[in-house]
Amino acid sequence: MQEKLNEIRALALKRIQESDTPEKLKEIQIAVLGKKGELTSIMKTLKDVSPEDRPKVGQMINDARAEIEKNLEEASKKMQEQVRNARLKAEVIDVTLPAKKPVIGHRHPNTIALEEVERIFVGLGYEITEGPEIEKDYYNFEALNIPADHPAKDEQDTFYINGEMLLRTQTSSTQIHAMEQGKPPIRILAPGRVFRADEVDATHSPSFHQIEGLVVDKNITFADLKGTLAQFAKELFGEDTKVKFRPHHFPFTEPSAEMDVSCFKCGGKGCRFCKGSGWIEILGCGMVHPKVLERCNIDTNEYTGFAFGVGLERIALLKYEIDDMRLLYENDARFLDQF
Ligand code: 2NL
Repeated sequence: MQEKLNEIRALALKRIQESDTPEKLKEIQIAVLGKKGELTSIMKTLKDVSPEDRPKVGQMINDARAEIEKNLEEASKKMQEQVRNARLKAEVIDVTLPAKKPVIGHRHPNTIALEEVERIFVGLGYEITEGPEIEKDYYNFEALNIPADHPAKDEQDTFYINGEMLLRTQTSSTQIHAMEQGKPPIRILAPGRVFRADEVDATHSPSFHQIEGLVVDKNITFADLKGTLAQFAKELFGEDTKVKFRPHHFPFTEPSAEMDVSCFKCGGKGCRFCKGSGWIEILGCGMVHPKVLERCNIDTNEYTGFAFGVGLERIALLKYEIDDMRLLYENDARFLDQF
């Protein structure tokens, strides 16, 4: 019996020693200490031992059980510790690694260009005004001295909603409202979305943005227009930028002109950017036509004014050297992320 007990104990300890998973330990526990385990079976034969030996043998069985239990527990603890150490090693965090940069949005090139133009004119004392995109024919054409038979009024060029309402083709309408409602001196900048029935290509879109400016005060002359727009050009394209005015015609200004800026890429020598001419056309302008002032009840004996209009997309394309206007409307993140 003692021999048998030693054998069971030695074998159990050896198997515990060799175990490498918690499952194997559990198996040993059941096989040796379980209800039908080896040690439990031996315990049941204790009644066959002589009464004087029984306490001693009982004690031996209990000692063996205690020792096996202790070994099982230690082995299990060791295993848990190994598993924990392995996990901690795998989960180690290097707090010195640089953080991932959060993905943040970018301002649209139109927005950057608009804010730049607004900053320049606010610096010159202009107020920013906005108006409706849906306008009466009167505010878009008639008030601006554009006659009923003018080609711009053609349905092929203008989106009409009905006989009276249309999508504005320029932001001048906003400035007519300002002249009707306020009194000179007026110094306003009118940026906004405008609409024209154009086919989409690299330089056209049926919806684009315009920035118009208007000044009405006493003694406003063409020299004020030139000085203002020359200053604008310098701030937008650089201190060395020169400007040139070419005679033009608009129904709402007289005299009218288009303004070119010296090419900011080649400085005026002529390059691919300015198509060899050294100049880049940038805006239209002129002295407000007396008929336009009169329609707004502004006394033309007392007041004169100048106005100009510039395409926002044109500025953005030039300033950021983008060669296709469609890129400004597609909102492809790969494009926008560059600004
Ligand atoms: C262009 C350039 C221009 C104006 C817009 C204007 C506004 C009022 C009175 C007189 Cl309220 N003029 N705006 C003046 C000259 C040019 O835009 O290329 N337009 C088609």
